[in-house]
Order: sequence, then structure tokens, then C-alpha cells
Amino acid sequence: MRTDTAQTIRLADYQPSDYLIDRVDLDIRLDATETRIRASLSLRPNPLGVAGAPLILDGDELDLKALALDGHALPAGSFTVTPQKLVIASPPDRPFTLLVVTEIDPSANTKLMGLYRSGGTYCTQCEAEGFRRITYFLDRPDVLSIYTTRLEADRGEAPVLLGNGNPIEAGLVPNSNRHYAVWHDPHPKPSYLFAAVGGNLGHIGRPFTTTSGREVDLAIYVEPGKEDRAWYALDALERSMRWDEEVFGREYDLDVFNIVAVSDFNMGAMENKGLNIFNDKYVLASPETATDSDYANIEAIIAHEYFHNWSGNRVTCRDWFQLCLKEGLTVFRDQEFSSDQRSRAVHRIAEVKTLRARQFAEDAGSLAHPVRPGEYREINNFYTATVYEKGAEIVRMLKTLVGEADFRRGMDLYFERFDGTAATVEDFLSAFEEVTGRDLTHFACWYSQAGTPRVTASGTYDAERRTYRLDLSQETPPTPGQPVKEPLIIPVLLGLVGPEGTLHTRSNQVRDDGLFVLENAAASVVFEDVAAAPVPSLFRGFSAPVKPTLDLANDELLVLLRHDTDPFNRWQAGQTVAMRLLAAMGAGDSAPEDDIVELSESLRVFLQSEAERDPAFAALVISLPGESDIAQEIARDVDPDRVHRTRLLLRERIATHGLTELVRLYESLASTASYSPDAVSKGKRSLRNAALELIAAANPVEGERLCEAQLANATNMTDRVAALAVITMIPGEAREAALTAFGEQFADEPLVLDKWFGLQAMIPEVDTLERVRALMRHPAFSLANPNRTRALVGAFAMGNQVGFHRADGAGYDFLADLVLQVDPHNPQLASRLLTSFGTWRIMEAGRRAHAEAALRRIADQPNLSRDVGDIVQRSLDSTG
Ligand code: B3K
Ligand code: ZN
Repeated sequence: MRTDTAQTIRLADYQPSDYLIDRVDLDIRLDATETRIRASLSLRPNPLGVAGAPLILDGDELDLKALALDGHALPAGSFTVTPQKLVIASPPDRPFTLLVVTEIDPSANTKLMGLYRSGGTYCTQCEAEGFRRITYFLDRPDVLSIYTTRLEADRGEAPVLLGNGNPIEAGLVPNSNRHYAVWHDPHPKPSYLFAAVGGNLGHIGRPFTTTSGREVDLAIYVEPGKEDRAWYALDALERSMRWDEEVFGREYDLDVFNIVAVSDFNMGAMENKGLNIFNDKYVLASPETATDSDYANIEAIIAHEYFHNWSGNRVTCRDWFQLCLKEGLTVFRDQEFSSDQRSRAVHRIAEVKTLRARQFAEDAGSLAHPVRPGEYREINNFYTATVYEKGAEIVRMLKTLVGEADFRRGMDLYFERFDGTAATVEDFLSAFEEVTGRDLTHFACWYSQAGTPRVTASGTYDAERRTYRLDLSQETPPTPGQPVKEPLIIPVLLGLVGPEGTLHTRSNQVRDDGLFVLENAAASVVFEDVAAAPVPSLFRGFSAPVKPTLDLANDELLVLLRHDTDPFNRWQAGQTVAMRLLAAMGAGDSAPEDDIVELSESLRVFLQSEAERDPAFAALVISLPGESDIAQEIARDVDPDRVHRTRLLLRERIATHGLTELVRLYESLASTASYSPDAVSKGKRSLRNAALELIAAANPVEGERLCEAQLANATNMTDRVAALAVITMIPGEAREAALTAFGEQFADEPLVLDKWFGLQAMIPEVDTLERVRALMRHPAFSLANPNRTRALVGAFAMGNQVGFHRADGAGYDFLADLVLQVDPHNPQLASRLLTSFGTWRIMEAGRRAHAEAALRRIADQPNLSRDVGDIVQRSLDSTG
């Protein structure tokens, strides 16, 4: 493998920049193949840098056309330039202006980093290091500048021209068919937040008045003709703005806020100052084309990018090691927003499901890394579940520890003190240390230590003394590069449960709200006045991102399912029992017949009492853990075929046991009301569709009939996709007919077609690979479009355990070939797909050997991108 260009960057080596750039004046003449950029940079030596150091500007595939310092062309010999770097050996030791003229070809930019074209629209993506693909620059987040951007383009090709900040001027270019617009952003920002858009776009919008009376023009730009589908996103934006004012005291700070939706985008969305750019998947929605989860994602991502305006933009990151400072915090903020807009308990369960499926798997696999990594070769490979989701859990734990009021005071202090600066994790924690007087040094280990801690708990009841003692201990497994771990500060929200619900007991080690803090490797908590042997309910609301092991019997867990006052732990109890059965059945132990009946009966009784009270919650309780969750739980020598069969078997048993109730439920939840994406309506649909899945598991013939009827009568995409997903799991002609009909009906709807590709890729059958290969020849398939590639190939590799991990290794070979095919034109997309090998070491020996061979084959290729080279090397290196 050639990774010679892959130099390792280390947090410990951080040095401030030797130069600063106070102002950036850009003049960008948009052209399909020859876009010219004149960048006038107001530079000065950084008092914190090395005096007299050379000025080294970053570039990436750039072509320098002109260079002048304070208006004079630089003499040859005083600078060196390559597509990657512009070095001025001895710049002046006073403020000076550098004019840099570059030319780029946006149409040839298939990496979708820097300035590129999506459809006919010019757009940018600069995080993390895309600005250097536009002009030579100090492309690092601790160089903050005030930007003025003049955009010029053909009036017909790009009637809309958008930049960061506020529009200050626009007009026609005399004697031409071109026009221009000038944008000024008064807030200093790093280059990764720069954005520009030019295109023929439709828009919707309306004014928003902030709490202090600032009038802001909100607008969302989309492909002409799709304007109607942007209203939900606009509504979500307004709710986000109001919520951030009310809950965090954060107000918007420009006269306009623009969002642009584009169809070719490497990720979800980007928080560029005043000009968010979105994958259209997270903007466009109509009942006929988007599902309930699409609506929920749009709401969450619109909020996330908006919240970055403070957590990320006003206070940015000193270096990329601090990525969690903006991402973990902003995920926490968007999760809180969604919880307030919807059901907190249901949302928490959904968050934890995602965390376990993605982050716990990452933390247990070859690519495990701390929330704040100590080193990287390619920063784009660190936009991970660990940085985002575990990063958010750390903020949530901090809030639990310091309490609601001090958390808000700490946040206020953080925003106030570090406004307009590039900050660190230590800066963030210092704000909370100051308002609480606590030392958070030990707590900070959560940022530097990878791996999911295991907490083991066991309880002893003393009937004579009426006391209950809980013994807790913690251990974090070794991860790549970190063999030995420190004990962490773990907030445990807990209570004791009896047949009437939570018991009122006393313990001087437990805070009034039920918080016990585990600070050492082991500790005990003693409760007094405990009248009868209780069942402990630990980690309520999932108060820490750990894996608890409880020595509770199944019937004790089922007491929690019935009686706990904490909804998260009610759900968790059912999942734990199911997981135990699945693991035992999958390990080949004899099927624990009594336990299966006991769980099935508990779920049946649960449905009778809860289905009506909280359908969304009920839907979660009756759904079994997924195949990859089960594989994670087994954790070694996994045979995905066996996991799949086991899960089908348990699902069938549970469904058959409760079939009468399930059919009744399915019928009673039919609705004739017009579609609304609100949480209550969504909950009813999700329970009805969960019931449909179970009915089909117990009786596939009846399942097929119901799916066909639902497909024929559905008035919205949620019910349509749910029925298609269920029928797709039943082999036979009915599913092929349903798939064909759906594909034809939505041939002109790219976002719906993505769902169609994805459902087929996830058919849990060994020969799905052949289906995927055939679909790659479908006229609508294209490797150039990230959404389409992820919909088919990503869904197969990440969402199909049986197909991707098939025993002959053909799934691995397929993905390896595909990664090598995508890498030259879009390394970020290729490396993201490659992360699906992250858990290869938990597979049984045969699969493991095939996976390793496929990885080695990639590693042996010359000219791998840094992105793919880094992932493949870490996947092979680790001892995990
Ligand atoms: N900050 C961007 C992600 C950028 C990814 C660069 N590879 C979106 C977000 O997290 O809000
Ligand atoms: Zn973010």
C-alpha cells in the first residue's frame, strides 16, 4: 500500500499559525469548466507564531494564475508553488496583502469537495479541507477572517447567486449576459464555513423575528418545481430558531438565513455561516414521497445545522482534534430539540438504538478511537458515530452530573467567553468548572479513552435489616493503541422497583433525582427501609454510554417491563430478555422453551395495556433487537446465517403467541385521516406497521395479503414503504410484483427510488448479492451520485448481515471491488463504504479469512486515496 503521503497529524504537535488572515475578499467568476477566483488576503504575522517563518498556504489540485504582494507581482524565486502548496519564503514582518488568482474546473470535481456542480447548480463543500481546492489559504479552523464575496455568473445559467452573511450589492455586468452579487459576512469565521451557490433554483421563504426584534429573511432554495416540498423544512427551521432562543438563550445574528438543497452531496448537510447546504434528502418532503422517519430526520438535521450557528460557528474549533466540541455538543442540542418536539422517552430509545448499532459497534471494532482522537491521517474519516453520538452522550452526562441549572449557566458562560474564538474541549469544560467549582479533570477521560465501559452490578437484600446493597464495578476493554484504561466517572440514574412501581427508599449516597456517581473501579450503594426484595432499575434514561451486566433473572426483568416508572428501562428490560434468548438460541444451546413463552406472554399482556396509551412506545417494545445488535452481543465467531435464523424463529414464536391481539391491533389502527407527520400520528403508524411485520412472521400468506392491500390503499409513503419492506422479506412472486410496481410508479422520484434500491439490497438472503449486481446495471443507478450509491451498496454492506457477510466471501469481494472503483473519483464515499468492514474480526474463522483477504487486496493497490488508505490500514492493523 502506498500511504507515503499519509502523514500522521498529532494533537500533541499543535502550534498556532505563524500568520493570520483578517480579511478575505473573493471574486469568483463561475464557469462550468474554467472558474476563476481572485482572492485578496489581508495577512499579518501572528504574535503567537514564529517570527520570520515562511508563509505556507495549503492547496489541493490548484492551478495558480497570478500572485501579487501589496500590488506587486512576486519575483520568481521568492515563492514556490505546486498544486498542493504555495510557499513564500520571507514574507514581510508587518501586515500585507496577498492577491492569489487560481482557476478550477467545477465540472471535473467529482470528489464533491471544494467548488463543484450538482445538476446544473454550482455549490461548495469546504469542511474539513475543501477551501484549499478553491484558493491557496491557511486552511485550518483557528484562522478566522471576515469574508466579502463577489459572485459572478451567466444570468441564464445561474440566476440565483448566494454567499455567506448578508447580501450587500447586486447588478448586471455591462455589455454581457452576466450578473453579480456581493455578500458580506461580518462574523469572523474559519475557511471551512465558507460557501457559495449559483444556479437556477426555486425558493420559498418568510420573515422571522428574533426575540430581540431582528428581522431575518428565511429562505430555502430547491430544484424548480419542488418548492412545495420544502415547507416542512422551513417550519422545522422556525421551530429550531425559537427553541434555541428559549432553551439556550441563543439568537440568530444575520439578516438572512438561506438553505440550499442539492442532490449530489457526500453527507447530510453543512452548517456554512448563513448559507446551509443540504443533501436534498434532508429538505424535500411530501406525504407521497417521504416517510415518517424522513420527516423526523429533516427536523433533526435542519435543527442540527441551525444550532451550529452558535455551537460551531460563533464558537468554532481550534483544530480538527476538537471536532466533538462542535459535533457532540450540536448533536446533544438537536436531540434535546427533537425530544421537546416529540416524545422524550420514545426519542431517547431511538437515540440509544442508533448509538448501540453504530457507536458501540465502532468502539468494539477495528476503527475504535477516542471521542477526541490523539492523531489522524485523514480528518474526513473522523466524522464518526464516536465523535458525534458518543460526543453527545458526554455532554448529556455532564448535564446529569452538574444538574439542569448549572448546565445552562455553564453553557452561557462558554458561549459568552469563547464567542468569536476557536476553542478546545478544555475551554468547554472550564466553563462548567467555573460555575460549579468542580474539578472535571477526571471526567475528561471520557474524551481521551476509547471503548465502551462494562458495568457489572449485583444486588443483595438483607430482610432483617431491611437494606439492599448494590455492588457496582466498571471495566473498559482494550482498544487499538490503548491497552490499559482508567476508571471513568459514570453517572448512574437508578431506583428500586417493586410490584407497585418505584419504591420510596433512602440512601445517603444517592441524590434526590436518583443519581449515584460511580467514580472508581468498584463501589457499593446501600439503600435503607427496603420492605421487600426489590428489582434494581439502573441507568435510567440510559444515563451513561456503557454496557451494563446485571445479575437479574428474566422474570425480574419482566417485572421492570411491567412496573418500572422509567420508560427507557421498561423497553430495555424487554430487549435484554429477548437478547438473552437470542444469544442462547444462536449459540446452539437448547431453545429455552419456558423463557420464550414467558417473554411472548409478557409482550402480549404489555400490548393489551399499553398499545392505546402510547403506540410509539409500544412499537419499540415489541420489536426485537436487530441482527447486527445480536452479532455485537455474541461478539466472537459470529455466524450471521444462524443469527438470522434465530431471530426469525423467536419473532415467529412471539408473533404466533400474540396473533389475535396483533390482528386486532392492525385493524384498529387503520386511519382515514389525512397524513400528518406529528409524533402521535407517526406513533400509530409505527405500531400498526410493527404489527404487520409480526403478523407476516406468524402467517406469511396473510402477511402478503395485508401488504398487498396496504400497498394498494396507502395514502402516504410511510405505509407504502412499510408494506413493501414486509412483503420484500417473503420470498415469492408477490414480492417481485410489488417491487416492479413500486419501481415503475416512482421512476421519476429519485428520493423514493433510493428507498426501492435500498429495500432490495437488504433482503436477507444469500443471493441478494446477485440482485445488487443486477440493480447496478439499472438505468437509474449511478456511482457518481452518493445518495444512490449509499442506497444500494451502503444498504447492502451495512444493512444486510446475511448477504454482505455471506460464507463464501463474495460479499466482501464485491465491496472491495466497488471501493476501488469509487475511490479515484470520490474518496470520501469510498472510505465510508469501506467502514462496513469495521466489525470483521467478530465473524467466524471462514468469513474472517475472506474479509481479511479482501482488505489486503485493497491495501495492496497502488495510489489509494488517503481516505481509503487510512481506513484499510486501521482495519488490518488493530488487534481488536
Ligand atoms: N459539519 C458537517 C460535516 C462535515 C463533514 C466533512 N467530511 C455537517 C454536520 O455535522 O453538521
Ligand atoms: Zn454537525
